[in-house]
Amino acid sequence: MGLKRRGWLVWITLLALVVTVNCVRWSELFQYGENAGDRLLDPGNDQTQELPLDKSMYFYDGSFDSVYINTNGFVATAEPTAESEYLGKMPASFGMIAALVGDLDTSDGVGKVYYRQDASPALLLRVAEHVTRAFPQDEEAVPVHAVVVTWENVAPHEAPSRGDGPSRTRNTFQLVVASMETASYAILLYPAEGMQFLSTPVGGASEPCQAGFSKGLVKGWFWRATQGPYYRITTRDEASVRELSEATNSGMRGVWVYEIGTYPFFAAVAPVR
Ligand SMILES: [Ca+2]
Repeated sequence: MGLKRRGWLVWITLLALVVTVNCVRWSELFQYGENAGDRLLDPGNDQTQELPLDKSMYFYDGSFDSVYINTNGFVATAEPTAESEYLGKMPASFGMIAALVGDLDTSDGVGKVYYRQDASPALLLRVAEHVTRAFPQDEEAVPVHAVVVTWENVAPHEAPSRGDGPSRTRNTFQLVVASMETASYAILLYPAEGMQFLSTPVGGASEPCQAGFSKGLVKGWFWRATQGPYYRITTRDEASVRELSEATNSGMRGVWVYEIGTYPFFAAVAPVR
């Protein structure tokens, strides 16, 4: 092996090491599970649970007193429609914070969706660290409330005949919606070792999962409903889904932070860097 080639190998190894070290790890997710006081979404293919909030959440220019947790990788600001209405046809008609939307399924009892609201000082401190790392120019972040949703080992929905064996791929990711007095932030965490699939089958085709924010239908001219603003973190390309755990907009690989709403006015969801 030539000296030059060996040099490249050293660089590639070093680079891989740096990438691995800087990526968020499963153990660095916000604490979750029954010990963290989480509730569990019912197992299923398209389950929803309303969570009334102790403190309003801001999304675009709206203020919300409850959110809806769904199996398919999102939190909604209104009761979601059936999954057939939005899978493969995004954006959805309702307000959606899409951590990683696809046709997910927890019917097998292995995959679980945990959720809670939390205002403990320890959690709010970690929230502030993430927001400050993402927005170092802004004044100090003072979060007062957070919703923590964790999709753990969720699998793509499959026809029953295809089996539920241990070979099923599974994803683990987390969404924290943190609210200050007049603004809300979404912190999305994708540990590389928890991400095993990039697409789910939708209508007979393989559709890449999606992350992003959608205001849903809004009143347009003459009170006609039109699609409101929609910000996509991923594109229609699987590579962009892979990047969720390998890249970042917040200074920590696998962690993405966005300001998603402010009160009383809001401009737009925008990339931080
Ligand atoms: Ca589903």
